[in-house]
Amino acid sequence: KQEIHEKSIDTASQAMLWKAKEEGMETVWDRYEKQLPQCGFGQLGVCCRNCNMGPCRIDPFGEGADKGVCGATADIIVARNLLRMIAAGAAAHSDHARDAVLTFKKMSEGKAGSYRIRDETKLLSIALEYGIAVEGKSCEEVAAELAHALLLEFGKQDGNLLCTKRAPGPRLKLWTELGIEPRGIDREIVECMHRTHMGVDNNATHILLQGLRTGLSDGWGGSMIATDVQDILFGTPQPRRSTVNLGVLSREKINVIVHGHEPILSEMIVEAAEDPELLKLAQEKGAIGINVAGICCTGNETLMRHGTPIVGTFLQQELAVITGAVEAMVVDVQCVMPSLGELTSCYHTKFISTSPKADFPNTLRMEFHEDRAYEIAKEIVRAAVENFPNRIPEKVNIPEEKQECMVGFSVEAILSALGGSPDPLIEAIKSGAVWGIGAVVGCNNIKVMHNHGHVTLVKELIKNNVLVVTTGCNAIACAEAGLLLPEAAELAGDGLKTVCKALGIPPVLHMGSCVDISRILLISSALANRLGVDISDLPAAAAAPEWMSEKAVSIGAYVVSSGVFTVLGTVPPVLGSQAVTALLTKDLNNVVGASFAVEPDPFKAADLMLEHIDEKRKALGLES
Ligand code: NFS
Ligand code: SF4
Repeated sequence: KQEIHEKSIDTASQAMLWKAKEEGMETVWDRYEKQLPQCGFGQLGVCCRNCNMGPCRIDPFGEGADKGVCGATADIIVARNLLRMIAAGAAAHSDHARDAVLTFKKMSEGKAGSYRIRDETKLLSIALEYGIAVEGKSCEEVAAELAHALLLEFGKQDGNLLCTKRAPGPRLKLWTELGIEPRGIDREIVECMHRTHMGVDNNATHILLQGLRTGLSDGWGGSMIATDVQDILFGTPQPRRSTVNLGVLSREKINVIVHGHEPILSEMIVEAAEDPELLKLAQEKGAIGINVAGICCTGNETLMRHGTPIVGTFLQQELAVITGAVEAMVVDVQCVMPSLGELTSCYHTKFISTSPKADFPNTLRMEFHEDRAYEIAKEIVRAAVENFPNRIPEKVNIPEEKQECMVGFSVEAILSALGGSPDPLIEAIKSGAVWGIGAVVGCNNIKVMHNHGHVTLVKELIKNNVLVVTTGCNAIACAEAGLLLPEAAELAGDGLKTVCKALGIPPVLHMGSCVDISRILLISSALANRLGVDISDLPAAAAAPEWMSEKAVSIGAYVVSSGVFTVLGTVPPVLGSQAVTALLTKDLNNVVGASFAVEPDPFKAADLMLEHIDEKRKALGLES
């Protein structure tokens, strides 16, 4: 049994785990203990339920069954299961993107009045990329045409995605030669479901190539479209300061948490919380204001664009409720634990679910629709305000911990910090001051001590002069550890320290939510293009030290397919097939010029990334 100090490196989280224990509240850590030992077949990926002749499982020790009823081997079963994970992850990102585009479309037709265009420059430049003539047209007209073009990317029946064309030439050529240049976004996902149906695709390599293609339709497709459209609608992030961790919850204000993924909702909540009518009501209820704070990626979205504080990472969602200070936990889609239903009912917290797609136990349903966005957001915030008098002071315990951070590093912001071109960064890489780039992203996973993997790995990288770019829960973990501050340059090696100080930037750059890994793809492309090489030639490596979601599997698929070596901190369910494991960790190198490694120890993970960066430096003829 784990002690509380072994569950999280974060003292605020530890304090709330103590409170949970005193109050007899169950958390994700307790439920994990009850699951142990977890099923060995599942861990290895060798069970199949894809038809009703099963469930089938392969004996990993080679003594029992070596085939499913239909004859599927471990290789086939493992590959099929992995493909379904990629499909689900790509679907989550891309369906989020679709909703963003549909909101954008309605906005252009005047049917989503609460939204407007905040970044005209980006609107026009993206419209041009999609071949839309912009002269003499109003922004709304251009937006309508762009929305139409973007929607076609989802339902495309002929030809390939247009958004993939942003990749460097050699990459795109490679994808075409391999036959993995993605076609319609929806099509790739549907094809995964088709191929993994009983009796369709039964060749592990062939199955995995579809996995790469589907991943690409997410990273260079769905996710990238989500980022673009959200920037147009809500503004492209610029550097700003904010605060993170449980201590951002307020004793005197009404606390509204936005948790989930789609800024379509959280942007409106942030606006509604400034409504004079609601602020007046808040005072009548005895509060001094309304405090909106985020969890997970919807938190990252409002953090990046408005500096709205963040309460925590994925594993802190229950701990936030346990403070007893949350009037409303407002959720949309993805990474929301259904346990919040039971937990919130033990406190005064209202658990408000808003997505037509996602309901949870014990929620107050307040469905969010774009045509009445602001009104509904106001109703949601009002419900929180009216709940304030129900707060039970004896049950409130807000941890002190509250950490400052600097965020908002979109590609545009990075380039402008560099003075308009990637050249200064390239020079720093060439000179060795910046040894390489590390992209560290992804979730928390209960199998890893909360934030330990993230923070340890990132610290090792910056110590070795690797400039880190981050998104998702890794970004929040780094923020909590104080790594997203220019002052954190003190923890960096001498070269990186000098560069950060000269530019006034932190050694770890927060680039956004998980769909914003598309920003990392674009900055990598910019560097590769400028050097006249492919992404796989860059002194760069990626890691997901605590990943857990299917979205992370799709991300892994597109990051590696884009040419970036990626270290996973938790073991994917593939070890039941030697062929699939070898493919992912070795053979992919000969296919896409990058592969995966699995390394739970963050120090060793850093070493693997550094070795890789060394090799790439050598191949480019840089100082090594
Ligand atoms: Ni990404 Fe962001 Fe966090 Fe993992 Fe979930 S919030 S979309 S999936 S848990 S990083
Ligand atoms: Fe078993 Fe084959 Fe059916 Fe899977 S598809 S459950 S391996 S019979």
